[in-house]
Amino acid sequence: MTAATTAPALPDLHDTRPDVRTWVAQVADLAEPDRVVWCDGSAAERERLVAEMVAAGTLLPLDPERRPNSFLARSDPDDVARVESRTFICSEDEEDAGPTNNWREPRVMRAELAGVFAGAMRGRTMYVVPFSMGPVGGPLSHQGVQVTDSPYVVLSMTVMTRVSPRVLDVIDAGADWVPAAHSVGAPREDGEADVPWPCNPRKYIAHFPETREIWSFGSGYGGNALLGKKCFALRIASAIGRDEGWLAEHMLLVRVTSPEGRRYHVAAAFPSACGKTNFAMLQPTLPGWTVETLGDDIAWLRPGPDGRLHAINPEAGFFGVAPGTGVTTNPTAVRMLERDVVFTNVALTDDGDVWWEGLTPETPEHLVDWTGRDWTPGCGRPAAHPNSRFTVAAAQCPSIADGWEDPAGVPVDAVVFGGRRATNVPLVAQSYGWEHGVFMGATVASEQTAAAEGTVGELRRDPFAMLPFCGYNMADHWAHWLRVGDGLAPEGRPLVFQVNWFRKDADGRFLWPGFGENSRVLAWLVGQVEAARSGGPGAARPTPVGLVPAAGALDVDGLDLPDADLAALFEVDPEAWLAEAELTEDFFAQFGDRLPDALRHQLALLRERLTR
Ligand code: OXD
Ligand code: MN
Repeated sequence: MTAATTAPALPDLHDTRPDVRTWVAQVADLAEPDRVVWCDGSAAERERLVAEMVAAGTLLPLDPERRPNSFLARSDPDDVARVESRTFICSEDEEDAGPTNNWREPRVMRAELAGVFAGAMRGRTMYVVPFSMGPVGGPLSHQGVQVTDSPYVVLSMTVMTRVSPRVLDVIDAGADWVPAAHSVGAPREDGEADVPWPCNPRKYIAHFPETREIWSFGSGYGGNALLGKKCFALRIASAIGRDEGWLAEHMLLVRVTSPEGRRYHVAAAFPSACGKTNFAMLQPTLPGWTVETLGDDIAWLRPGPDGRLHAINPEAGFFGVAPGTGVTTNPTAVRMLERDVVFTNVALTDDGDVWWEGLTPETPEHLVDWTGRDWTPGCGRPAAHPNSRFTVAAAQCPSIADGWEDPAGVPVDAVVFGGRRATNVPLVAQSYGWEHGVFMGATVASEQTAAAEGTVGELRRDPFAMLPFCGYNMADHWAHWLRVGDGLAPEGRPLVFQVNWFRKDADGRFLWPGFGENSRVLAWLVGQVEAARSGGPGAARPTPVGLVPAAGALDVDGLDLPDADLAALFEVDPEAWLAEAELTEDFFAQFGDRLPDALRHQLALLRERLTR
């Protein structure tokens, strides 16, 4: 081994399972870092990393009065979002990755990765980060070990996951673990000066679902690099869940409490940057209701012995999209971000604070934009990158739910599928049953946002909001949902809903105010849950696409919502839906015989209801 391994930070490292040590040594041999440091997630470690990154110019300290213990990072302008075109699922059989994933033969990908990782960490430190997704040692939790040459990634992983030597204890006791290798791909030869945000134009975000491994190269940003998040908690975990009978989903998780004090748990899937964090922290405008936050991005759902689905948020922090998070849209998040935050690619104010589009109604007169250039209103450029982010501990969230770290999770009463749709999809619709609910999830389409590379605004299919995150064939994912539903107690199955906060009128005006007013939709939804428990149909009327609130059942008291707008929010245009059914048929066709019959059947039923 050419790398000098420093004295391990962990006193009992020699007890660490040999397969962990061997893997770490193998990556070090290949990538040739100057040193290897084992991380423990402690406050002292954080301070050390921060001091190093401030000295290197990677982190800019913000004004300590205005934003205590908070920092701004500016990424390389070419490393600002997830790179789906370079995200690979390397299953042995191409069919197991399916038509919506980029497949590579594992052998070929391994050879390519060995090539790019060779010497990739020269001149850098390789950090070893043992992390747990879910509370350490919990029955629904899983362990990983990430090695990375990015201190920014270590700092972020420490916020977003549970980094602790106790994770190694769990592994030592025999638990499975996922190796996750990461390099920014920017070796420093012979003391060459560093840049604040090293990265490589050539990127790989590679997953091996059968051997449960992650290899990421070239990017230091978000889901490309914080491997516990999309790579592990969604792509690899979805494959583990398929094999073990549970679900890893791109869903926020909230607890809704009614004025009578009854608690309900709702898991909701939305495509990236569709306001999941705002929804997870919504402040109900309906008197007497509360919403508490359990998670804003990922939920793991597992059938329990009671025949219900139990969910945890496997993450420990929020990596939220900054633009659109503001004093009117999400006052809870604004309070959460008062201190101890790492911001990435937002704008800097003249008094050393941060700003982004939508934070405040007034725009500052002058800023330094996310690229470090002077910015004034009207200069034609956004001040913050549209995919700029905050990284903050979940514990800091004012609306975090009591017992949010309960390792056993919470029982799920309702599953919601959302998307950004200017037309067609009603404000809310309940499925006619589990199978129809799976069909709703499978047919989600949404206007593209800035969270990944691509054309913003273009309508794309995003089944279960999992298009870029399913670690196996999407049609098998639908079959898995059908199977999991079959295994639940009929009265224990969550009800399934579809929502759309983004419907517009012919002039392009949003019809629904959204944000805190979405509590009105939640109130109707939990009313439906209650009704189903007592065997009733609830306050709903049928439409071809699902059950929508009966006249007067959606509480719109005090809203400035003309009747015509309310009607438009629930309008189902058979012509437009029949055209959409055509597209669904085309979309389904690409899955060939992996498409579950139940979904083909649901499409036929939809067409029948539309033409009745
Ligand atoms: C995210 C995403 O960062 O979905 O959560 O892209
Ligand atoms: Mn997400």
